[in-house]
Amino acid sequence: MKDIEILINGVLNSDKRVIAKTLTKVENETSDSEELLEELYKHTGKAHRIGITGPPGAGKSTLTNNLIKLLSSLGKKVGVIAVDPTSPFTGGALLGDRIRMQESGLLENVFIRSMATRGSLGGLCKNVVEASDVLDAAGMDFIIIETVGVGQSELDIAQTADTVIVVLVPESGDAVQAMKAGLMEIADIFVLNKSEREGADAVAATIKNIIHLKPATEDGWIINVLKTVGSKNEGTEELFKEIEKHRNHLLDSGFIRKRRMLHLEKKVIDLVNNKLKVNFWDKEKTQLLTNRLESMIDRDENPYSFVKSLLS
Ligand SMILES: Nc1nc2c(ncn2[C@@H]2O[C@H](COP(=O)(O)OP(=O)(O)O)[C@@H](O)[C@H]2O)c(=O)[nH]1
Ligand SMILES: [Mg+2]
Repeated sequence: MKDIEILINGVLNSDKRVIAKTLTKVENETSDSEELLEELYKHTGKAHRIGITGPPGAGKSTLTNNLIKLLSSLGKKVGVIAVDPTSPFTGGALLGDRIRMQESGLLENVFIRSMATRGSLGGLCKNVVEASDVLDAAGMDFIIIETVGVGQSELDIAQTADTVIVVLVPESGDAVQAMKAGLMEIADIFVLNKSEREGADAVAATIKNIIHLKPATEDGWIINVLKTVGSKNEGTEELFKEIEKHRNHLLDSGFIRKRRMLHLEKKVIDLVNNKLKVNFWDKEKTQLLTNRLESMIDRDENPYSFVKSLLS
């Protein structure tokens, strides 16, 4: 058997070691990673993809951990992709994440993968989507993708998740911040975590008011605000029920297909853009650009006509 067939069989058989190896290839974009993804694609589409996003420290990892345990106790296979922020300031929190995640990773039907952000726009999105595809092909019932909602990543998550959960905490200004960051637009479910804290009911009411101000969604889904206490594992079952409700809503209304077609459209456009970029900027053209910078800065030439000549 060819190496690639061994990998594909391993993924399809949910062999954890092979899944890990394949994910590393996908993450590093090795020369055979595309062929792997090509072969795996027809085996994807069965998993329900849950995106969990929100500000750092809101309790995303804690809730993910709670969901993993619940899903696993229900006999579900769960794949998790945790996107680590590159920020060195979060080192401590990440260590905490790993320990908690590892504890869940010991559960038989759970596969957990931590992925680094590359810091480059687009790179994050692509690899996370492809990594989800690998876990999907590996037969996971649910895939949970945790990303920090502070930049581009939470918008990327909306490009692959069937259900997006935005986690907020009662701290003042959180809801407003979330609105600014575009989190309100992508949420299917809001979770107010740390809801044992003072002011939780008021913040939950504020979020509900903001939701009411939004135009109704095309598919008729009503966004709910759930209160949880992640550190005490409170509200996890209610959260899972809401996820199931959303999933059934998408399935019954047929909107799952529409949503996934939108994701596909974005994916194909990204693939083309990436390929054009990679193939276009070969050594020769890069050198040509470098050579012409002098004449452009001296105004002997303008960038527009230079681009025209490059493309013709
Ligand atoms: N008081 C309180 N602390 C919580 C709750 N949920 C999580 N935490 C704590 O908040 C901190 C950050 O949680 P974490 O899950 O790492 O947040 P993330 O950065 O969003 O993934 C940890 O110390 C958790 O133990 C909660 O409901 N109440
Ligand atoms: Mg986390």
